[in-house]
Amino acid sequence: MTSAATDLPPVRKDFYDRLAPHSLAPLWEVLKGLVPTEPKSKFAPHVWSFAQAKPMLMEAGNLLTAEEAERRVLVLENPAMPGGSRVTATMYAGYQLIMPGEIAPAHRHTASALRMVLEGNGGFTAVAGEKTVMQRGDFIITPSMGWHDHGQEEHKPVIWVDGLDLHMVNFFEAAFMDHMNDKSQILTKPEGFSVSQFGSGMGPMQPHSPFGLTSPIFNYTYAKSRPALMQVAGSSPIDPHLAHTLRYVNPLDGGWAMPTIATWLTHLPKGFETRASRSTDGQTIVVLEGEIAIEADGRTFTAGESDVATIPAWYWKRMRASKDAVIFTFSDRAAQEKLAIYREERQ
Ligand code: GTQ
Repeated sequence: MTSAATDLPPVRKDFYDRLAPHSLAPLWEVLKGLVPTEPKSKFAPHVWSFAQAKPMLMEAGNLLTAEEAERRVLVLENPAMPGGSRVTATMYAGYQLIMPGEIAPAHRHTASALRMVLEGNGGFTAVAGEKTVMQRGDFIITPSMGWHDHGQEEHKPVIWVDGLDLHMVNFFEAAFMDHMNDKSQILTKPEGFSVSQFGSGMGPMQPHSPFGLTSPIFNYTYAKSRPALMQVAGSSPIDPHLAHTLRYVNPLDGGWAMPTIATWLTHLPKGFETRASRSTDGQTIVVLEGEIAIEADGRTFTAGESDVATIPAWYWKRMRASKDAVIFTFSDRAAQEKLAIYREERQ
């Protein structure tokens, strides 16, 4: 009970004491906390430096194999909740490492995962019988309950940022996971199959969606997304809040590429500063090129290449590019829109 409980008139306290054994409680003591007037995030804005994290990630590479670890990841812990394995209220994030010759064994789970590749070096991810090679800047999706394994047959380590909606799934107490008997799944489709079928502005004549609500394109390569963004940046006016932003789209329905996680790619020209905005989604940013300064709640956070930044829900934020920058952002906005609770404000 709240500290106010000690100041309660004895009659009320006696009443509350008689309610408790029946698993009943007075709403009026907790109403303000349950129905707040506006969001007040428990999380903190933060930047993880890749330069600091990488040597420790490589140390983990010598400490245990990817197979032993199942997934060898340094979790990005929001400093406001150590031990929570959360980057925001709903999202998990981490830096994952695959060493040369290793396989992170095939498994599947209810949580959806995204990968933003930092050091691809020829590593691969296989999803539902199709393999895709990982290159820096590629946005790769593992759909809910899709089998996936990761590996590297070349001689260099592979590193990427993972983003999973597992705290949403766990909140609903709806999480399942299985392991495959074999370490790697059998490939049943040629590399590039999904893109040929769904990613050329065309689609199969018989409507079908191999991953349900998730996009059938599971690798949005930087080789395609970067030139698209740059062409837009070079030929259209800049938005005062969004700079130049393209979102990743499910070609089957025009919605977000993932059912729960929204993802987009932004170019900020050197010196450009956005106006302030706030939104109900906590956002996590991976800097792919250049450097940005984020002003969140009156504090400034600087993030350079391969650093990860997070801004909690409903914080006023502004961004400035100290160098020409390309940044990838993910958040739970796709889920919030489906639940009709997403809100934003712009100055
Ligand atoms: O690659 O499947 O960072 O299952 C955490 C849980 C990655 C994965 C993570 C996972 C994965």
